[in-house]
Amino acid sequence: MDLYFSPLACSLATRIALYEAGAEANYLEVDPKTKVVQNDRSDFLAINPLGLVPTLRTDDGVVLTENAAILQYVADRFPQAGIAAAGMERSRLHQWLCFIGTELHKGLFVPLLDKKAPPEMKAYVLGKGLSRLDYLDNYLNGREFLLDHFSVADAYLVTIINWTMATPPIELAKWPNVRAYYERLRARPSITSAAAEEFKLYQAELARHKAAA
Ligand SMILES: N[C@@H](CCC(=O)N[C@@H](CS)C(=O)NCC(=O)O)C(=O)O
Repeated sequence: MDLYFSPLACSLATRIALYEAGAEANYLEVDPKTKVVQNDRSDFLAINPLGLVPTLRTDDGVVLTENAAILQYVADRFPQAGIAAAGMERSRLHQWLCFIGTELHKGLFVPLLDKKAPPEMKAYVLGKGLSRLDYLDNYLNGREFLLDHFSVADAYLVTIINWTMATPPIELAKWPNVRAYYERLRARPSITSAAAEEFKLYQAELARHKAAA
């Protein structure tokens, strides 16, 4: 299995899921600016014309895109990891993957992280997005995970909350249940390892971009 990723991008969620499953995979690093695959200098756009990570190539050679689809694929492919869900819980898992992908990832964090987004746009998404964080904080009150066990939705959520390091208007202290959840999950071995490894790669990416500027 090949995972195309960029350091600390949303593809970190799939790395976490693979670590949870103890699965073997090739990690192919995509430079987000140039779209060059660092491992072999190939053109990532030839794999995914949108240039978006995560992109996964299965052992059968099928190319999958979109966090929600890839995370559910990994969860189903390694059932022994217990990071999927069945029956109604599967619908809940789907619900959370959609919520994280639309309301948080794309609806709130991507505009805030975008250096080219106008301030008015940032103010607008922040105004709407805070209610999503309030909702999440309320839901997480007294809960360890999004479902009744760790699932790929948690892998995705912790990846997105990790971006608050770079989005100062969002101070996690205002959402104590979200902050406690994040701190708890960051201590989980799969997440600690995945985040530490990608942090080093992220620093190398920044240095590479600085050198090229
Ligand atoms: N709808 C996609 C969005 C993925 C996405 O936004 N990936 C970002 C990294 S977090 C990316 O590759 N951005 C590069 C770009 O926009 O060129 C999904 O859910 O997988």
